[in-house]
Amino acid sequence: MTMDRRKLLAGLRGGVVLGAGIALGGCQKILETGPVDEVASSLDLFTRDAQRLVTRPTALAREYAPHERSPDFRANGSRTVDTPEYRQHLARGFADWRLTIGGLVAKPMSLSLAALQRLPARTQITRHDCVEGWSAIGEWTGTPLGLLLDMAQIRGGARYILFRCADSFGDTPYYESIDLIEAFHPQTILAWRMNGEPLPERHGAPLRLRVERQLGYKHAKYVTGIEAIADYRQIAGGKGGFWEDRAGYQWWAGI
Ligand SMILES: Nc1nc2c(c(=O)[nH]1)N[C@H]1C(S)=C(S)[C@@H](COP(=O)(O)O)O[C@H]1N2
Ligand SMILES: [Mo]
Repeated sequence: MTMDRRKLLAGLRGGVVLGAGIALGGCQKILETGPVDEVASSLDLFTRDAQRLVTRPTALAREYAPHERSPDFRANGSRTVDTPEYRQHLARGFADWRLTIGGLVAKPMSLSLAALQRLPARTQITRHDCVEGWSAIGEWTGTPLGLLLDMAQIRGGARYILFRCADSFGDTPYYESIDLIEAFHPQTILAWRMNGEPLPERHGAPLRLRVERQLGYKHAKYVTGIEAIADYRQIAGGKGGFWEDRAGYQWWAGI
């Protein structure tokens, strides 16, 4: 267990993480004067810390009963992945597919879908809210992200978890990032089942993120790699996610 993880856990247990988050937000605002595009990310962190003042970092998103599941769960954004690699993996039932875990971790690893499915899993029925104005309730089963991060042992200095995806819009791959509090939240899972069936292609097969206290665009589909990172400003467009880069969506998408 790394120092940061220990501190995070101690903070969650003692309830002092709120104070730590606000102190952090304050520091960032002082440090991030200057370039105008950095004001937006410090505003994001301010919003995150303000929301955490009124919502405990461990608070659970509402869960629903099986009969409340939406009969039609809309698929949005990419519904298919048009690369030869992906078509081949899909055709073979993802038998040779691997999830890589790297970046600031002591034990980089690559896991098959079968290996992921042998780990303890969690099932939850939650509501997905897309900024485009629709919601749907679905049942998700998958591997808790925190469990994988504990296996890989994230190192001190890691502050975000980055998700790389198999699909692209033109030449731009989809990606997303979340902070460590969302990453270790008990309802944050890498789902490989939906409504009791293997995750369908249009919903992100073979593996997609469920980060239940955040808006739809944070829920990366077709995840192929996870990295622990110190900062997302050096990655792609620098805003921490595909839609953040492209359309100015907020990095902090807390519901
Ligand atoms: N890789 C990838 N992940 C993605 C997207 C995408 O286009 N590609 N769209 C996002 C958006 S905006 C939403 S609302 C949800 C939609 O998930 P669904 O297709 O399972 O409804 O996926 C999110 N994750
Ligand atoms: Mo969305």
